[in-house]
Amino acid sequence: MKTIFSEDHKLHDGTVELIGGTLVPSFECPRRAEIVINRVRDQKLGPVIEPTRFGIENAALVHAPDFVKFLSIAYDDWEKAHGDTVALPIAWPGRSFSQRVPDAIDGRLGFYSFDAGVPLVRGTFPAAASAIDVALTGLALVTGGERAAFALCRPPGHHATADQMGGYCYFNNAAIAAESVTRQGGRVAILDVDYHHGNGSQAIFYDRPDVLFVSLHGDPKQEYPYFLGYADETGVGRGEGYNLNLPLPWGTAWDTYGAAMETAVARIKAFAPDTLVVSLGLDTYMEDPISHFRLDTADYLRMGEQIAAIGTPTLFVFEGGYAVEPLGVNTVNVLTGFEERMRR
Ligand code: Q9C
Ligand code: ZN
Repeated sequence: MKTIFSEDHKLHDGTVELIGGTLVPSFECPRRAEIVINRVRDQKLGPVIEPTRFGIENAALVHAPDFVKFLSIAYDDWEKAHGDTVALPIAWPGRSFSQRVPDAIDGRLGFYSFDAGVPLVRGTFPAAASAIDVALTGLALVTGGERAAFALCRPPGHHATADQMGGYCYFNNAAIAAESVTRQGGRVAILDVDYHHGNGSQAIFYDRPDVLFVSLHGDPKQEYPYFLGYADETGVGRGEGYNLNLPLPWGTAWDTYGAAMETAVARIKAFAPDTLVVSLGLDTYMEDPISHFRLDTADYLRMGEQIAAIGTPTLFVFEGGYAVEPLGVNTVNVLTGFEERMRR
């Protein structure tokens, strides 16, 4: 399959994150994408192509115009207020607060985010914009008749909601691709296998019967993002029945994970989508530094085979995964497992 990749991802380097009471180097770093693209090339997975310029106006497929505008100017405003340092949100409108948008950049940073895991540097906006192009270029291949494509997006996207960034995510690349399918009259399913629940994708499509969202993830009662991803969240209104959360406990290994994947696959097959978008996070890996599942490298081949068995044209959209050295092998194993099953 083809991989879509832009060097512009490097423009975003968050530098630091606050975790467990200390400021540490960002787990979500440019090296992640380099490791993956190197493995794609070494394994000769297929051609690596640059994205077509679809343009930032496509962010509006799922994002609020004021949020997109905010992200486009936030770093300049931050620099005017504080100089050329990393912009980090630190104050949010809690339950007793108004939902006014303040003037101060520090206040707007909090209004348009839900956690501190979204450092803004000068290159964050252009990098996030290029990730949208990467996703839409991959989607065009898949809707144009290819069996699958790999959009090597960075920064990731599945935590970003219509109007809030969070969890290393700015624009929701997978949701933008999925919404683009529906605008072309198609039915689409999102299968989110990142270790963390895709709260942004769920929220964006929660009332929609034309977009099925299925997610396997660390149980939010013990794992980030804590406030969404529970099994009883099944959709609302016309979207009732089109959201399936499969939360799993810390320590989950392939025996349990593979069985949950079978449940996910069966639900997606029953929905019979025209296109499948996979939010492909590799932070389920046993050595991931911020996660607590126990998948091993060979398990990712099985995962790819299960996804291929759905039998739907598939866009893989890169999300998380922070055990950097094994990240290339694990990612390409999913794609290789998919292709090997397809050929049978
Ligand atoms: N104790 C993605 O994988 N912090 N985002 C977790 C763990 C946020 C992950 C803290 C993790 C965000 C795309
Ligand atoms: Zn994740």
